[in-house]
Amino acid sequence: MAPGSDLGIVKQRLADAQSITVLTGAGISADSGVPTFRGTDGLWKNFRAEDLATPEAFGRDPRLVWEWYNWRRELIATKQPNEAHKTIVALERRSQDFWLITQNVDGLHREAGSAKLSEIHGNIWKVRCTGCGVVEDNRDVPIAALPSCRQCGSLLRPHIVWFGESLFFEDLDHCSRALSHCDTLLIIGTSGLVYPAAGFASIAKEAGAFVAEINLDPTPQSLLVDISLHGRAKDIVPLLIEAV
Ligand code: BV8
Ligand code: ZN
Repeated sequence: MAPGSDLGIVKQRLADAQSITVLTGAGISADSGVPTFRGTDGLWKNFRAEDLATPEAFGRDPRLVWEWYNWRRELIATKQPNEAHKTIVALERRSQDFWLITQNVDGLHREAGSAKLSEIHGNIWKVRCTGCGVVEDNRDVPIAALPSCRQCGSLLRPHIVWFGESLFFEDLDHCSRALSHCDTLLIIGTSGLVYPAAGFASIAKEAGAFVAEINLDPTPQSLLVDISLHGRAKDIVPLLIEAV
């Protein structure tokens, strides 16, 4: 690739970086066959994520919300990390100061081998008790229609951050530290509509970082970032760390 091209500039920035933060959204998993939220495949039985991923929806009809999560768990269980997930693992292992922030709950970054990450919206393979609060891994496919806690018998919920719920403090703390001291932020496959993640690009920019985004389309952050690379994550991300 031509060194002066946008791709060449981002690649060189990553090679020279002292501290890298990566922010991913559903677009990075689209290349593994996981439906995105706001794309054409983003609906389930004509419900939008915003209709079901809320404490109110769960309070009103836990069976329906669990049916939706069970459908996603069954689907995600058949998917594997793609070249973009794997490249991020290589980048983590090559960098002395690296942090990954993902909005995705599909667990594919962990499965690819990412260790330095915050799953800021939770993880679809974890459940939390609505009674005693215990959080456990649960890989049952299918999961019971209304799963109950082994400790106290109360109803379990997905250990996921729903709309209107605050992110976990330790994640927010880690994100603000990573975003305010990194010199390079790479944003991959997010529509940049959901807060607080949608505000992360400006935090890094204000702290002086070089910010690049990879997306099929422009996003609300496109005017803010230094470079936008348009295309599929699985095609572009691996090109960014070819042996420099
Ligand atoms: C909070 C778990 C406060 C669910 C999710 C009005 C203004 C501003 C904010 C708000 C507002 N009204 C309400 C809010 C707050 C709300 C919010 O931001 N709403 C939005 C809709 C306006 N936010 C919240 O409620 C958050 N909490 O603010 O708390 C608070 C404080 C104290 C006390 C109480 C409360 C919590 C938000 C978390 C919600 N949970 N997920 C689940 O997954 O089951 S969000 C959900 O959307 C997913 O996590 C998903 O990751 C996330 C973001 O979506 P994207 O990842 O960007 O996916 P999307 O489909 O949108 O886009 C895909 C992109 O990829 C596209 O750009 C596409 O072009 C691109 N793409 C596709 N294919 C590819 C690709 N790119 C590259 N390659 C490809 N192959
Ligand atoms: Zn319990």
